[in-house]
Amino acid sequence: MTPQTDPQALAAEAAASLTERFGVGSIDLALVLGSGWSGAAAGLGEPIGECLLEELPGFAKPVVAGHGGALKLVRTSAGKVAALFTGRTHYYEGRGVAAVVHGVRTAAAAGARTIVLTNGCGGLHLEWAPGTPVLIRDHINLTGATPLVGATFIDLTEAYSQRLRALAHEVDPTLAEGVYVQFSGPQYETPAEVRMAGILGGDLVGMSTTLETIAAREAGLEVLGISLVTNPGAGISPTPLHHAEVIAAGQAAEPRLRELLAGLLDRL
Ligand code: 8IG
Repeated sequence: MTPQTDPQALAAEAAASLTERFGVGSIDLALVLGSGWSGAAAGLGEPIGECLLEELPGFAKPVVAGHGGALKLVRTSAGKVAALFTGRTHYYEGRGVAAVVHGVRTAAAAGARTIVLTNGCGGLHLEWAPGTPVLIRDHINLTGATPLVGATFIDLTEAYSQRLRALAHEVDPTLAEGVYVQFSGPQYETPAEVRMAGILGGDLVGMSTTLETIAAREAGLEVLGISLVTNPGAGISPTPLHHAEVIAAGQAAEPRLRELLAGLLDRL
């Protein structure tokens, strides 16, 4: 297979381009910043360099100009090189599963051993008010898709590292944990689908992360998943949701998220 058709070769190419561009031998860890997380990550670490993701092999150009993802390399207080991905490719964009996990594979090919996957999602428990971060303990992948091809029997018993969740609890002992259920989207769930997610054992509903986690485990990365509950899932709240409230709650959560990410970077 050529790099154009072999996702692993394309990731290796992107990793080589990344390390050469920023003059680092390798990276140590990666963070994918989902909805509501980018502001919290601003100012983390000592900047090494920054580029648009589309400048690296295999990352798609944004559909809307100026709305693409960026890649920022920083040195953490612990002396590690961290790659911060702001923005991700979602499954519902229809670019294929390989495109969804290209950032994860690129991080692994560049030497990362750890990845922090964050997202914004709906919550199934009213006590998780908009703006509450929740550690992902496990997931249910309802997309029907997988980034794996062929007889690739990856063990997902501890897809979300117990060790990394313990580190997160050192930073914030009040963090709850939950099971993240990925729907394909892009439409939000019906109330019946949200009830179904709860019956299946889910606590959070979203449109990302599980496919990335599967690819990360295939690549041998240790995964920490953190969801930001930005809204109650459809049918969970007895009162209708106002978009402005959701936005305000997300902004109010920023200091807590920043402290959490900074504390994690000290420890990873
Ligand atoms: I932000 O309620 C955000 N993303 N599937 N459901 C799903 N994805 C989401 C939701 C939600 N909120």
